[in-house]
Amino acid sequence: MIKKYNFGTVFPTEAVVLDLDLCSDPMPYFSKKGEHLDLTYILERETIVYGLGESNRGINKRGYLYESFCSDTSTHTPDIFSMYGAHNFLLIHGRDTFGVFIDCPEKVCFDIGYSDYETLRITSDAVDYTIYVIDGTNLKSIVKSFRTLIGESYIPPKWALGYQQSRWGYSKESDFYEIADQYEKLDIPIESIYMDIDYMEAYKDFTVNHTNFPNFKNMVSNLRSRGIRLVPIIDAGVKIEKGYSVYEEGVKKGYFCESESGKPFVAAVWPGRVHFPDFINPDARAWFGEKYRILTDCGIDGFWNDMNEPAIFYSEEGLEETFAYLDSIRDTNIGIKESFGMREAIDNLSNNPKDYERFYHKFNGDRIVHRKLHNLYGYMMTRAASEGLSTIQQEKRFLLFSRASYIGMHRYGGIWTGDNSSWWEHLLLNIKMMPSLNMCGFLYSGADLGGFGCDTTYDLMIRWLQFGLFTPLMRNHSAISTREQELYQFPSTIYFSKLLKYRYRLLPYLYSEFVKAAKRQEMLFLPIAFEYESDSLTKSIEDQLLVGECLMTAPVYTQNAGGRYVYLPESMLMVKYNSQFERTCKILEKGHHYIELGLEEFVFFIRKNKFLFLAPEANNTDSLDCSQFEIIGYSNQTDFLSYEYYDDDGLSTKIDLSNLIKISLKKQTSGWALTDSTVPIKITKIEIFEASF
Ligand code: MIG
Repeated sequence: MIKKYNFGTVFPTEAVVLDLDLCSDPMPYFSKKGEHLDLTYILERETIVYGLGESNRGINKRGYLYESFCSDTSTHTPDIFSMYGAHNFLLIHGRDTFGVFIDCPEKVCFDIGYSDYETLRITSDAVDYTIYVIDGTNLKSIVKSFRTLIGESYIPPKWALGYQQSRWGYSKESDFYEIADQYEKLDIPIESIYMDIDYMEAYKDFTVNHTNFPNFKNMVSNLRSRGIRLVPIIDAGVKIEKGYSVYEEGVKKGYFCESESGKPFVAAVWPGRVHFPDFINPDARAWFGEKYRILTDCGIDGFWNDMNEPAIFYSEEGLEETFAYLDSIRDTNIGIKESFGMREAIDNLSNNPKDYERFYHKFNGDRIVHRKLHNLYGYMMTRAASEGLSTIQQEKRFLLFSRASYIGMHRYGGIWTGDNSSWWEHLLLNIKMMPSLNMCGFLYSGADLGGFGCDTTYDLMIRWLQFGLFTPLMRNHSAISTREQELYQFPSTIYFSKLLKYRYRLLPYLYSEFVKAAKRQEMLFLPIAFEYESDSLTKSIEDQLLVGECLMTAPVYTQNAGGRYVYLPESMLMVKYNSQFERTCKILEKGHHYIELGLEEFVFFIRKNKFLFLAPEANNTDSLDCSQFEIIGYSNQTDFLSYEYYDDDGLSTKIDLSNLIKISLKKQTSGWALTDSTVPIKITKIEIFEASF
């Protein structure tokens, strides 16, 4: 049951796909005051508040302050309020259990028991917004209603679930061949290599530097024939440069955001001075989306959109103010005040909210100041790309994800979680963020494995990959000038080879669960409490997650830990791999357990009366056999187990759950076997562990 309330003159964000009637009853749960968004809900001691998608801190958001304001925040310390996405969905679980979605493209603040531990307060300067209040019988059903409201999640090609290598700084052909060679030489799987800003000509979108890539198309196809795809970055800002066609067309057609004076607004990002395409304008979107063809014509079928909050290094106005300030103190005795003032003035040059007041979008003949639509910018850029790519290659899926996002964008692409650091804390943040993202529709997502900023370490890389084994986007990415972290950079690589081959063993399960979750409006990563709501001990577990229908992961996320505690809400089959990738399975009872896990050891669990199917090892999806499995399972007082398996060619845009393959196993006197021999898969081995407690 969803109730919809409109306030002011609502901008069509297209976050939701259901056309609901407005509700005339008073809004339940919240007290509302004034014209500006200002909602209050009284929390009980024990009330849990889930949601907010890509944001800081825990799965339970209680006790802190969060802001939805797409921001280029490069250091994710615990005290930051906003990140790159604006995902205004909360799921409140206490004396009442309900969801609320604030569809408002302006900055929104969520004070979730920060100012007053007992009060949830949602505020904004906005007067134009829609509120949806969602009721349901339990946490999962409320999420499902919300997800139905906002529409089906983007589904990437199957290859997007392979292992991907990235780093800021790869700048010439030989860098890419070197990576491919090293991975091949060491027999470490690899699916794709990312092209960060350095591939472009002077950071100009849709250009390739011809000196460094004299034969780009050839390189793309050479690597492709080795099973590797290239995934270039596209930035939001378009360089101002005479003769550069994207710039010239954009100016001529009036497709850039305008300043007060009506001239294209000037900001600076990587290329120096740029204009921002007006992605709010559908014509500008169609125009920009079509530009991706320049790269798809070279054989590219995956992209990542960056800097689309939009990030701003400086604006002309900001620059002038800063220089004026510096001039004003030039001849003084620069004391403490000026000294700090200088630093602040320089700091305020970038990503200054004042700049978001300085440019305008055009929509249906109206001119709207950017601030009012700020959180839609990255969404609409990615929508432009997605719609462009769907026209360019109608039959084939593409890989696409973005840094900035808003709910609604999940239909067009995935997101990665931006510039984390090589900190153990960020591995834990990655774990906690996944279910929150899933609630908001972002299924294709993941963090920069190994950490983006700062220098990674061998043990962090290993532990992060052990968790990354389960995230749909499994990409190792790092910043220029940090310690190199391609897996061959470490003195010992055998373990990485085994670990990544295991990703491919899991891939058919992950892909099947991913597509089913997208089509059925469900989550792939679930907090334990969502499945075992009646077990109050599960409420505070934030470092174990259910992955699809059959698995539970319990990663190690602290340095020098020789293992970890795990809570099992019911008996499960522990599956543990040692450094040689030998497997031990053991049924553990409901309750608390300590599991010893040396650095190169990891564990996951198979739920009661479920099984996992593992494909043969592979080094990329081209060579992955998704029709031959080894089965490991856990039966508790049943002699029948069943799973609905989804598979397809991984590329075609027609995705239809009516062709699920039912894998059913029955216990016979000779042991467990497939019940139906016509099932189009081959089972090489079945190992079912049985217990009756
Ligand atoms: O200002 O393109 O989050 O992944 O490597 C930094 C360079 C711009 C930020 C992205 C990061 C990427 C980097 N970009």
